[in-house]
Amino acid sequence: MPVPKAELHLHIEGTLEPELAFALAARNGVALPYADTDALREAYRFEDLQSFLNLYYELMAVLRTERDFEDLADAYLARAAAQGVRHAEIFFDPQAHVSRGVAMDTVVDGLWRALERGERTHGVSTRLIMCFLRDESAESALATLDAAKPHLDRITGVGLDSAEVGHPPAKFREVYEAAAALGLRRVAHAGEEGPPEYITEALDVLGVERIDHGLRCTEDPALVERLVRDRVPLTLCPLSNVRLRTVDTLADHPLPAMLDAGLMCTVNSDDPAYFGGYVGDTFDAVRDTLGLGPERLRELARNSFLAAFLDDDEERRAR
Ligand code: ES4
Ligand code: ZN
Repeated sequence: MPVPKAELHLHIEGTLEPELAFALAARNGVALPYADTDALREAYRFEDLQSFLNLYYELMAVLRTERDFEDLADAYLARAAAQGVRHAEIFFDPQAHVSRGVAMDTVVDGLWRALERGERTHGVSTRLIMCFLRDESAESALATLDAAKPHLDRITGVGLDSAEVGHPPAKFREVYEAAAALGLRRVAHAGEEGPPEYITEALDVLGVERIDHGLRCTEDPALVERLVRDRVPLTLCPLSNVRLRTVDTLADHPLPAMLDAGLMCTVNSDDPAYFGGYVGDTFDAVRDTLGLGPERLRELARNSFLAAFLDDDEERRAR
C-alpha cells in the first residue's frame, strides 16, 4: 500500500491524459492538430514554462461541457486514490475556459459532481482552489472573482498561476484583499521561474498561507530563514521542475537540501499528464533518485496533511 498523502498542488486541466483528450475531442467534434496520442505525446518536450503552457491551453479546447469536467476530475481521483492520495486540493483556471465561451457554472458544476462523489467512490476528500492567470490583467482577475461569487460554498481558496516572470504578485493585491474579505484561503505560485523577491511579495502583499513551488527561495538565505521560522509550506513539484528545465535533472533537485535546511516541504505532481507522473510516482522518484529515506518520506507525507486546508478532525481522519 502506498503511503497515505495529501496532494496540494495539482492543476485539474493538467490531468488531461492524451487518451481522454482524444475521446473528448471526438465527443465534442473538436479537431486536434495531432494525428493520434503518440503524436501528441511527441509534443511533450518542453523548453520552459511558456512552451508547456502553450500546449496546456491549446488542449483545453476539448473541455466543453459539465460532463467533460466531471470525467476529467473523476479520472484524476481514480488515479490519485490508487497512489495513496487521501485528500486533494485542486486548482482550476476559470479564465482559460470563460475566455473560450465555457461558463464558470459549467466548470464548477462539472468538477463538483465528481468531487462530491470522490469521497465515497475513491476515498479522497477534496477542496477547490480557483487560480487567476497572472499574465492576464488585474481587472480580469477581479471579474473572475465576481463571477465565482455564486459558487463560493464550493471554492475554498484562490491561487495565482500561469507565466510568472514579469507578472509579480503585487499586480494582484486588490483581488487578494477582496478574496480574503470573502473568507477565501490564499496561495500563489512564486519562485518557480520567478525570483525569490516574488516569494516575499506573495507573503507580504498577498498574504498567502502557502507558496506553490517556492523553489528559488534557496537563492536567498534570509528568505529561507524566514520560511523555516514561520513554517511556510512549499508545494514543490520535482517532476515538473525537470520537465520545464528549472533543474537540469532530478538528481540535481534541491529537495534534500531544502529538507535539511528545515523548510516545510511537500511534493506534488502539478500537471501529471504532462510531466510524467502522479504524486505516488513523484514520491517513488525522489526516493529512488534523491535517496530520501523512510523518515524523510514520512515527513513529506505528514507535511502534506499539516499544510492542507483541513480542520484538525479531518486531518486526523485523512491520515
Ligand atoms: C502550471 Cl507548472 C505551472 N506553472 C504555472 N502555472 C501553471 N498552470 C498549470 N501548470
Ligand atoms: Zn502549478
